[in-house]
Amino acid sequence: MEFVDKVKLYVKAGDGGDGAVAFLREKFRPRGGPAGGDGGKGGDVIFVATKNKHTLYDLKFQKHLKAENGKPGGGKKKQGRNGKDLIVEVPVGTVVKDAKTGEIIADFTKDGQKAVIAKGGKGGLGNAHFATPTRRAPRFATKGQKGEERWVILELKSIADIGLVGFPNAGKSTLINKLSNAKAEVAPYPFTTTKPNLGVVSFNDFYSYVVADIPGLIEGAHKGKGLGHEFLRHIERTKVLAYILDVSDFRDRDPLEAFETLRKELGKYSKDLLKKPQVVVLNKIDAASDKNFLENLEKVFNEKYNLPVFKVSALTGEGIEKLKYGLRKVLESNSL
Ligand SMILES: Nc1nc2c(ncn2[C@@H]2O[C@H](COP(=O)(O)OP(=O)(O)OP(=O)(O)O)[C@@H](O)[C@H]2O)c(=O)[nH]1
Ligand SMILES: [Mg+2]
Repeated sequence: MEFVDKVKLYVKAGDGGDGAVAFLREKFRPRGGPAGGDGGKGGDVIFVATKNKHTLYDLKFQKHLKAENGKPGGGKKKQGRNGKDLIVEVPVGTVVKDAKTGEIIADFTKDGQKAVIAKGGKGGLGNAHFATPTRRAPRFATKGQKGEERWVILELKSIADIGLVGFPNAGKSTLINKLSNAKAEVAPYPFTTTKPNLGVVSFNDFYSYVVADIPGLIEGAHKGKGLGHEFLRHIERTKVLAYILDVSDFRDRDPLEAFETLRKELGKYSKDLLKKPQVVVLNKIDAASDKNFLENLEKVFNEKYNLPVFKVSALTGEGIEKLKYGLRKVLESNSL
């Protein structure tokens, strides 16, 4: 499942500093030679790919990225300081295009990969460079070059980290809406979701992961029943599967049975799906009056299946924070 995120940014490299016009004025050399130093180079705008970032979200808030200008040259052949490069982190999977021409400037496929997106201007030359035997006191220097500037488009094609699987009506869409920035349609009948929804779950420290809500699965899905198995293709590349099970008093089926059926359907589609790290989410606890039943269920999942269990209400928000951090922990402990 691909989640395309897009931002348009203006990048401007630093201008080169101007070269200086200056002459040596020393006590015993009243007519010293030309001594204007060169200007410093403008800073580059450099993008670096990182695997610790999963969205372009934070770049949406800083549309103008500028590197520092170089400083002008000084007297006594003093070279101006170079402008600092501006380093911008982007997630692995980001493609950078020139906004005007559509030309691909960089395609970040590896962690740590770097590319100069706008090159800093060269510094101008001070007049010390222009002295010749016949022109001993040149009164000119050159200006620094302008830094490159352009509008670029960043596109990120990322894959969902967590796939939500469950029977229709289990509350998957309600859950993704509570957990992330998604706005999935919710309704009190099965097969509401017909296309996958994606949502980004973000944290204060800029860590984030992507969750996918796929259409509900039913028995026989692997043979095309219900909305079929086409959507399972989308969760093949997710890292973790979360089984969403309805535990309310008005549930359609026993949660353990639901879990077994879902696993069977996934397994018939691809054995690899069953090898992914998994968690169980017992949903609709706000409408579950039998606490013993819930406790037992949790115990079975913990002990028989050795799976972490989260008890939540996607409707009221109960347990959602715990789930949010719990999924992060699972992802972090399974990250390669
Ligand atoms: N009481 C209660 N109802 C919930 C909870 N979560 C979801 N629901 C309700 O369950 C119904 C189905 O919710 P959806 O989020 O559409 O379920 P879904 O799993 O996405 O369903 P499909 O898209 O059809 O597969 C809606 O009426 C929701 O309001 C919950 O935690 N508590
Ligand atoms: Mg849905």
